[in-house]
Amino acid sequence: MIEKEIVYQIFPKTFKDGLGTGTGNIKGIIQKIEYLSKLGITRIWVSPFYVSPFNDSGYDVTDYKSVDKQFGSLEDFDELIKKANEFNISIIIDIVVNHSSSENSWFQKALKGDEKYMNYYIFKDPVDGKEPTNWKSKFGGSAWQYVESLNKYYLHLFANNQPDLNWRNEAVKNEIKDIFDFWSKRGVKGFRLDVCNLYDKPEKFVDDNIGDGRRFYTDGNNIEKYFEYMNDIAFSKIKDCLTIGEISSTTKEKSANYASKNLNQLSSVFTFLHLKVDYKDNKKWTNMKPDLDQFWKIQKEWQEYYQQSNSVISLFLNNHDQPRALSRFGDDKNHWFASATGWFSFTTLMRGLTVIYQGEEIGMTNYPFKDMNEFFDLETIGNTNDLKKDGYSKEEIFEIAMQKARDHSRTLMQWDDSNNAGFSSSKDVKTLLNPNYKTINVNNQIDDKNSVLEFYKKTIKLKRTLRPLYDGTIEFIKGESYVYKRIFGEEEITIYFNPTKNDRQINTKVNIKNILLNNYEKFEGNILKPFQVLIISNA
Ligand code: TEU
Repeated sequence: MIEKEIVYQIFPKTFKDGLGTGTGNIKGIIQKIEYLSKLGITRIWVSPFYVSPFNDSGYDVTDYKSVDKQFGSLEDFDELIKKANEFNISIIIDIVVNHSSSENSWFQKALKGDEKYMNYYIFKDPVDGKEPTNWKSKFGGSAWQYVESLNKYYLHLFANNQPDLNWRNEAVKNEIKDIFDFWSKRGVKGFRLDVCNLYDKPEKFVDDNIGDGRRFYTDGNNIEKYFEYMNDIAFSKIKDCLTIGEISSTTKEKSANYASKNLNQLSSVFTFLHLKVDYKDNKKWTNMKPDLDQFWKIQKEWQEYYQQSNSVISLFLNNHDQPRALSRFGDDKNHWFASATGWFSFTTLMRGLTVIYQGEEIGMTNYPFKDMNEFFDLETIGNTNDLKKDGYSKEEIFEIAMQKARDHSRTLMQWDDSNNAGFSSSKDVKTLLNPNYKTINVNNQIDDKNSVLEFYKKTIKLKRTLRPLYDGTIEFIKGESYVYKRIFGEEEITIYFNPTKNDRQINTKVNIKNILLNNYEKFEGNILKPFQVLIISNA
């Protein structure tokens, strides 16, 4: 049953260095399997570890059937599967086939004018001496790159060294089948599919006069056929296969269909609308406080819709593309413990698949950047360059980057208070480490019954053992926000949460006889303290 699964996402570069090289690697993951098993997880999703130039942290793949040297070898990968299996944990890998790296041999041949491989990508003639359309790249600038020797442009929805693959070409689909076969044979039990609702590009390319082009390539007409294809050639052949489709800029109707239990497409989807509540005018590179009313409205609407469609949505607030939720939606200074625990329990006990991102289980926070030069992610750099061109001041740009940069979640995992936070024994570690590692680290929390880590463990245990939480319906109470019930037969569990820094009155009477979990010592006068979460059973 998928709602009983707990997925833990690892960003291999910053998780754990088991080789003393200064960067994270597969050996490091193997060393921490026992830790993860005690947390209560059932699956590890490993972000890309393939050969790559790492312009986009591995989401630019040069060789899909490889392990990059910095992460170890294929033998290490096989050992990871074996070791994880000993703890009843299976491995999900990240499949990035909307685009490849420009260093991929397919693209290199295409650049030389080899027609077979040009057809693997989307090359178009210039229109009036310019880009074929006015579409924008998600990482800033145009979505088209000119190749002089060919006098053609190629499409890249992300960076210009991430050319988009042509899914309308059967040869590309066959290559993708080979990739799935390669990893399935090694014992992989699932896939996270990078921006998979963008695979299908339109037949005709036209300007977008009201947007950045996304409406023409998002959720395309053939997309469900592609999901069925992958299901047919790969997912359906693996026992207990779990797929997580990362779905960009979608609607609840479309995405719920992809993850319907009644159809043979994806087992779950990973969507973002609930996190776009701090996008001013729907634009990411702006500065805005999260709109909590909007957040609740979206959660309610999507939860109800997914329930009615018998579909599975991922429950998450963190990943490698998001600033730390604790800093974004909580108060990491004055209510660190309550915000870390409250937001997690509130989110993850809804109806769907739990996905945790490394470090959130110990309350890791955003990084205290001081200067624009410290940011390293290409998305931050590309988009802040665009802001510069649009006339934003240095201070404004810094504030926006502080709020939106993916860099926050890509700092080193904090294991203990020793050098490099116990991440590596090397003297040559280049990745940023949050100075708060001296206090916020795994070692400090592992034997502490009142720690964030312990609260995560308790929440996970509830989700995995109480039927209403993994198999029940979700219901909302009229007039109450941030309150929901999970119901199975006669059993009923109610979750109350205060998403703010101020005390909050609950309107309906709370029956406090059976508190399963509370991130404060008390609950009095029907008032929730800042970020307080209360989980109450009727039994
Ligand atoms: O992300 C897709 C995506 O659209 C966003 O989440 C993206 O990170 C960005 O913030 C848009 O504003 C996936 C991967 O998760 C991401 O790491 C990659 O950079 C991207 O695809 C390209 O492969």
